[in-house]
Amino acid sequence: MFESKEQFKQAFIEKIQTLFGQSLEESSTAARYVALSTLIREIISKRWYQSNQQYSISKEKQVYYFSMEFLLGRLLGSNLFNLGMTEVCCQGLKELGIELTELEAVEHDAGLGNGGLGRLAACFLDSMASLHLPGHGTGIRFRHGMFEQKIVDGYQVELPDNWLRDGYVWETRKVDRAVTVKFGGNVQMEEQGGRLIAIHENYEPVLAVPYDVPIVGANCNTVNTLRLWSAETNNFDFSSFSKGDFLKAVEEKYSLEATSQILYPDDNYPEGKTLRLKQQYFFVSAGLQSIVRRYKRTHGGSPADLGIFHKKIAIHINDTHPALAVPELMRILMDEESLDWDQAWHVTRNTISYTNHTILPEALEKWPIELVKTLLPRMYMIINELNERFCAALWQRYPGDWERIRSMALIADGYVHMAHLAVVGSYSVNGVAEVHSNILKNEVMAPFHEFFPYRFTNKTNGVTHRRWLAKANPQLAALITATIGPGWMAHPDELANLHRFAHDGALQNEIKAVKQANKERLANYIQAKMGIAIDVGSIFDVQVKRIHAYKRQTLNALHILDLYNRLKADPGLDIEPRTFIFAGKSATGYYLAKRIIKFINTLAQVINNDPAIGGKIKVIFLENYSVSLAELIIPAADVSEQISTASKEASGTGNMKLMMNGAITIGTLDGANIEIKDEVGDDNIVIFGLTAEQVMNYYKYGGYNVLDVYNNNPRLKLAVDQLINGFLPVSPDEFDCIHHSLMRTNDEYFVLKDFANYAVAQERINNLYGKQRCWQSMAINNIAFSGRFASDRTVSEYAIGIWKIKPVVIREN
Ligand code: 26R
Repeated sequence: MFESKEQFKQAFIEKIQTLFGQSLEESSTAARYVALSTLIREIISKRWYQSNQQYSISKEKQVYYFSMEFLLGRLLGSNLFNLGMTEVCCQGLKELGIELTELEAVEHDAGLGNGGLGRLAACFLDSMASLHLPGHGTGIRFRHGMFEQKIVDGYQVELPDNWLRDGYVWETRKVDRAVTVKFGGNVQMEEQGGRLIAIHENYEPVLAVPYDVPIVGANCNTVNTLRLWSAETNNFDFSSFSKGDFLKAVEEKYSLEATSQILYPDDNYPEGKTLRLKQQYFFVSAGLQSIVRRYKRTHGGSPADLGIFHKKIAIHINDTHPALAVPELMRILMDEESLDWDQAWHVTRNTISYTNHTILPEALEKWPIELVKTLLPRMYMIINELNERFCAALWQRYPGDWERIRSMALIADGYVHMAHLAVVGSYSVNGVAEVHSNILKNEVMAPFHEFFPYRFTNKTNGVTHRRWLAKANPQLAALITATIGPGWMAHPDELANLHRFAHDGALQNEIKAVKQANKERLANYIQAKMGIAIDVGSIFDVQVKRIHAYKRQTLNALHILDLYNRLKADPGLDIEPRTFIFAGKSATGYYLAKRIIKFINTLAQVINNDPAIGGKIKVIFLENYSVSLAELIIPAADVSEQISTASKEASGTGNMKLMMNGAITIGTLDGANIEIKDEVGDDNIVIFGLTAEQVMNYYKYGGYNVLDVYNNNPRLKLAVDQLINGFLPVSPDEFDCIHHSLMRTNDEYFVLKDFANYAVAQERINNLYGKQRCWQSMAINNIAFSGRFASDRTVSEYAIGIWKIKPVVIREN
């Protein structure tokens, strides 16, 4: 740590010299970034070592959060923040003529995730470390993370993300901790000394090498570990090489290493690729092998020691992507540690807990039996045995109820059902918001809930207020601290003290000024990136999230089109000027979502260039939504669009980030929106649309009458017709698929059904914004009641309710 600015400056200058052989003056911004990060890393390393030591000595229970995705974003700023070093570095650098923010911008986002699920994992890591919890991450070191999105002629174009190009200062490669993961081959059961032993032969070995990233806790000495596994090969095929078949040798090497090359950019939109299953087993097997190895060093390696594994280790699986942890832990305990089936099952069932993050039927993972059998023969054997035992137990309880048993089986209809495997193989299953957990219990997983009533709970999501409020919006953070003191940083519930000031005129003005400054910062970015000038006095209405039919960007877009039509018809229409801001990526193979992007961009082109509407509304689609772009957009938002079809969005987390930054939600009663409403009260949120219950009822009775709605709402009818009647400057069939999804397939997501109510809700937003005093008080109340949505609250619920782990306070030695 640096005692003073002076000390920091000297260390920084020396670092540049020793790393690059350059003086400060000669150094580039990139070199300065590396020097600063390296300096910070060294400070972190000491605490990291202390944390590992003290975890081993204390022998306290550890939790490992297994996730296919960790959407970390940039780490320099958040590490500085958590170390409490932002001020000293920022001031020190300033005296050297350097802006800290410029150095931060050099860092490539670690985009190792798609969206909600991956970013949630990153928030949880931050909260675990900051709550002194011994909790670590296990995942994949994708060579290429989430693709970079360009918008070309209104269409999404994907470019590979090359985030490791300039090296990654935060990781440490640990070759000596590498393990082997076995694919394919065949498994024989042989009797040895009265026991059946599984012999796995002719497999393809892949070397898993861990890269560790330190996870720094805020204002404490805790540094936890995110262990990311990379597929490598040491058995370069020298036999082909010496025969001169260089290409074959290289090909083989690359096919093995392919396993960790790329993140599948499919969010709630399955591609079902073999390589994805390979990735899942790869990191689950590597992660479990390394955890068992460490466990044995700390707690002993006899079968009796392993028989109490679950008392010292909790494994959490983030959705079903790591569900192979169930059979893999069974395999390790039986095949490598000589436990018998019952012992291994007892340990496994008491080690693993599972969170479900989506109930879209198409996103529930299932893998063809044949694929599992050939790629993972030993896994298949174990799953098969689990299935037989589970079905036998079901038969005991429901004799003759074949239909029920089939619907709950781990293997059925030619597939292995990963959610069933996850529920059966774990001691805890949770949803991510009240309504979602209830739908799990009462609909999607009702038979499992009946069979395992105590297994199901709810843990409403949260986001780290350190990154999403303190760091992303430093001016707002300073204002909050000036108003209610600094306690909210450690105890976000204390934000509630702001409520008393909701009607304080002075605070309202200051809140407004901060928002204005953030809007200007975003407007400058938009001007520089897109060459479009936007009105910083207008309402910034923001919908940022993955593009998906159920999230209903189409509803937002149709309403914009309707507003435009009304402005054209009546240029005097008295509305608050508004800028509609969109950002988000589509899965690469998701045709409809890609056309929705084009639709929004087409609206932008028409509306932004029509002088007849006097600049009253504008539409912006910002390309390449990412964690760092979110940090720029969210603090500038006035309105938060959370308009998914009720029952479809498990929780949402962007809704929480936006609320925390004082945006007013316009939303449906879906996911965590319901709990946001409960916190802020009806006066501080604008709710519209069908409820989850109504939606599910319509589904049960075959939907609603689309034509009725369409024919009886002329404004809606016009906008829908404009999709295909040549009104928009695109080829006439460009938006057929959108039109079709609304009119021909019975409007699965109730866009038309909710349109009229949405338009009314938008008018309410307009009127509320017109009453600035009222609006600012709403903004203050949203910030005040966002404390419940801090991930510190969520993570402590997991720690107490599921993992049963205690804080371990790391001493500075
Ligand atoms: C199987 C594959 C196609 C796949 C399905 C679903 C890959 C990725 C996903 C992403 C899902 C699981 C996801 O991100 N869900 C989101 O989780 C957030 C965190 O809990 C929720 O806030 C959000 O509502 C939910 O959509």
